[in-house]
Amino acid sequence: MDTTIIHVDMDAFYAAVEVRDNPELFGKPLIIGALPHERGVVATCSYEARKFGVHSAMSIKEAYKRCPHGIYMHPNGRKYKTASEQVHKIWLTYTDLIEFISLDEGFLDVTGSAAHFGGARKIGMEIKSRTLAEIGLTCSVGIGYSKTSAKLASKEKKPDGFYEIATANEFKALIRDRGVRIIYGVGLKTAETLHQAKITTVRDILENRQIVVAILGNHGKQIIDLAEGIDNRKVQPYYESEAKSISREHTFQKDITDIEYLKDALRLLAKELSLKLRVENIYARTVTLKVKYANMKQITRAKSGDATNQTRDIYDITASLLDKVEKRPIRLIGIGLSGFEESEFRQMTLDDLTDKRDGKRKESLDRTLLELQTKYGEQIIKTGNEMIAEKRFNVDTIPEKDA
Ligand code: DCP
Ligand code: MG
Repeated sequence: MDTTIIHVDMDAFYAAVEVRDNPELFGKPLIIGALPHERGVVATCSYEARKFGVHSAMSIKEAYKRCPHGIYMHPNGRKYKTASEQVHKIWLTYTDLIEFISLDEGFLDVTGSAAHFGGARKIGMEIKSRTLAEIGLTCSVGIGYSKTSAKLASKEKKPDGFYEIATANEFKALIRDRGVRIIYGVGLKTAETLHQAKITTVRDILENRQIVVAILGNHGKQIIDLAEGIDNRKVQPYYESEAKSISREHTFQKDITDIEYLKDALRLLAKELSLKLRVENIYARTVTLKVKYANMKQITRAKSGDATNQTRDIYDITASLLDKVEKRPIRLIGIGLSGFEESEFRQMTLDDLTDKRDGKRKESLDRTLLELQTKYGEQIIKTGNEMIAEKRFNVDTIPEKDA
């Protein structure tokens, strides 16, 4: 059976959620991210702001130069998470073979289920109309015979788009005269290498295959396949508990040297990660501290031990790792967790053996806390230190992406 894949991508996602919740913003250039006087970047912006050349990941200073009359807002992460979960729920009514790429984007393999719903186009149209009616947001839908073609199709008529690329020939015809960057996997660097060899369009790639392979090796072969419309990559249903690692990080508005301040940030990150572990019912063996200095140099330090899901353990490990790193102004701090274990296979920890009563009490307290947090949101209960830490940080500040 021929594969049929749907790619869905929400339009101007964060900005669209804000416009939905405040209709006064409708039709205006809206920029979500840092505020003009802060250090940071644009997370996204409305299509009206894009007309001025503003885009995701642009420094907020540059955005302000291009669009001084825009409306600037901090992101409101919790709201986007909720909208994302609602969107995902709609998708899941059509197939459970879904690769969730980000909050607002996913691949749905509907090869097996399309007939049941009257065809892939019907599913695509229904996803669009239900997303608007039930959640109040628009999305772009692409239907393809592969992941690449589906993704290209969803982008083709953005925003509020709907497009299908049914065969490799259609795909090839569509991209032949476009720049090489249209091909998945051709980033800025690869494009520049190709440009130096006078290869600027997809047609150039197909007419100069030997050169492409000579300069890019195996990567060149993959690029040629993709230019030919060949892409057998499968949709990989993804669950965070199966991920190899999870992480959280925080970029500061100004570089930080105060160690206590840095530890407060670690406390918050540890708490977020602990909640994630408990929701997924997994335990991590390896805890990694990530530090980016003011000069952009980045280091990581890791420690492995008994598997844990506790805020306190994650915090203690990262705080002691932080004590040992070079002391220079720090711009970003983060925690990564890996080496996951399911609860049943967890080794007994010293705590379990020596202090059973206390351990039990801690666990039941944790469970109650978890229940309250999932019900009312993470903010419901905090320890004293966490409250102080939260006052100091804007929890929603977006981490700057690496260039
Ligand atoms: N995002 C971010 N930082 C980036 C890129 C994106 O924080 N560098 C966030 C904000 C976006 C969301 O992720 O709203 C989804 O990213 P998209 O690339 O899909 O961008 P949008 O949905 O905002 O716009 P588009 O209509 O182009 O899909
Ligand atoms: Mg999007």
